Amino acid sequence: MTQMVLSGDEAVAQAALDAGVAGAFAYPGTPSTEIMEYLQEHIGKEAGVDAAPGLRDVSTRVAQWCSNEKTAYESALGVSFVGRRAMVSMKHVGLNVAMDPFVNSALVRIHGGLVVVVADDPSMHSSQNEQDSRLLADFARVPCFEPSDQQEAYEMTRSAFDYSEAHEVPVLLRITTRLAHARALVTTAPAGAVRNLGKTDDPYAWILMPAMARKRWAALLAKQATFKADADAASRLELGSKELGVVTCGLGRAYYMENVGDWAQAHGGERPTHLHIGRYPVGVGKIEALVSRVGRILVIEEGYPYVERELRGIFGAPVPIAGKMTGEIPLAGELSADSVRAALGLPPRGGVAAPAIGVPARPPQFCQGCPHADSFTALKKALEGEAEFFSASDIGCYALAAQPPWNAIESCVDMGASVGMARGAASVGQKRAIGVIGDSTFYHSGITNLIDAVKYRTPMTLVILDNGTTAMTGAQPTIGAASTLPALLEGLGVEKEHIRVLEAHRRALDADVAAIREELAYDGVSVIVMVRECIEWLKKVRKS
Ligand SMILES: Cc1ncc(C[n+]2csc(CCOP(=O)(O)OP(=O)(O)O)c2C)c(N)n1
Ligand code: SF4
Repeated sequence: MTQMVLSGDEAVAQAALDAGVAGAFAYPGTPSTEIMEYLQEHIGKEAGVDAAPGLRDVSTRVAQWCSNEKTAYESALGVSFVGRRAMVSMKHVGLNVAMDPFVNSALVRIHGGLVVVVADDPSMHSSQNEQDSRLLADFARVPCFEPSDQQEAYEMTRSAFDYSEAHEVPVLLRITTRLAHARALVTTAPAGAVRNLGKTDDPYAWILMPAMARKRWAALLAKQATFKADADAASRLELGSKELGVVTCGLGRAYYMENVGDWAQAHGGERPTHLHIGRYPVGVGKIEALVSRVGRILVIEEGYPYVERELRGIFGAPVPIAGKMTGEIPLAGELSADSVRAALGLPPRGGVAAPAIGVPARPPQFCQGCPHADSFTALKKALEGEAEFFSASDIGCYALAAQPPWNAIESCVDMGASVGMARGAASVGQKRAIGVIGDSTFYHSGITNLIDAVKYRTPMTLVILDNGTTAMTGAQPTIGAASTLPALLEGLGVEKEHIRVLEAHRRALDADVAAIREELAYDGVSVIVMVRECIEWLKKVRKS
């Protein structure tokens, strides 16, 4: 047993290493990125080399960034199929991209343990939405584990591999931003070896043709009672006051523990009866015990009112239930010690109010010398005097161009959408329809939209901002080298003379503006690749 100071992400990664994971795959996204970074660094050390992408240690372990979450998921499935342990990690919206393999893989007979780590981002610190992955696990009918601290993140990840193998099902491990990034002391258990179970002996276990899929679906449904019973056994009920029962889930437990002492002090020293739930689908045994004991219930959970809805659904609310649905806990945003305190009916904590300081707001800006700034200067200049245009964009550092002083893009919805949106608009007559996308996002999911544009010869211009990296999430490597883009674009069917590779630099401004104007005037698909390295990435490369 060793003690280590680990963030939630690192605890998950360390547990995967100790559980004998053979294949780990991911696409970057805050707050899950550090899982793969930790795995690469440590697998690199085991292999006797410094951290580098796509590491392999003597052919037993691999940790790789992939093009997107779907490709990452499918690689993990292959590892499981051949009898080794696999992990795939992503941020919450990444699971939308991987939804097809995720939901379908719930039906196959998972062989080597498969753990799907999804990091949710309540409060949208760096995301487009705050969806709750517990509901997607429920949708796929797979078990979901939700740790409440870094120690549990370690322990649950290890047990998730065992559970996945025992029940032949993927296990979703849900973490949230604060847990993913905060550090705590974690006690690790002895590491297991990388095992090889070989291929499964059932020739139809992974074939989801209708006749087999119906059987597999029935098998998955039959497992639900076990999942619930196991979740019930794993939940913890501490008897206390009969007046109030508190249900906590995941990190909600930490906020509750910060306040429970004060609640007890105000209630004759007695704490509420407390049920902590860390696994789903929710089991009913301990909930029944709680409901029959207390006069009212407060549910503290991060994300959607998932358990709260289950409680109301199961029992038709025989006792009053407070939570997100009734407004005691805010429906939007992450939990805090203060919001939980208010929900417990406690007065605000004392303290010294900070004096108001008139600091001007500082919205995020491009770094000094950022290549995207020069690209947008050129694009805006090329559009000067044009009354009609549509500048669809995407997610990456370049989304900062939505704000003043740039105001150069009009959309930022989901990865790859810029290309499809420009194409859709152009196909119904929008003039000068432009898609602006980063290189990593283009490889992630811009490519397929471009194939549609080529097929229909849609009059649009795609601007790929090739800064050589996935800058927004901390400069991870882009899956394709910059030099491969023109050949790839040509291979997709974009005409060679309308693939323009330009330097994203102010010294090339006039030439860039002229080239962009020419391509905007072209009545077909044109692609402009604006090339210059991200400053932050260069710093990172030079340091290493
Ligand atoms: C489905 C999904 N996966 C991951 C992310 C996290 N994310 C946001 S932008 C981005 C990529 C940015 O790289 P790139 O397009 O090259 O632009 P750059 O930041 O380098 O300018 C990632 C991984 C996300 N928002 N959605
Ligand atoms: S991190 Fe790189 S791409 Fe992002 S704003 Fe800074 S220089 Fe530009």
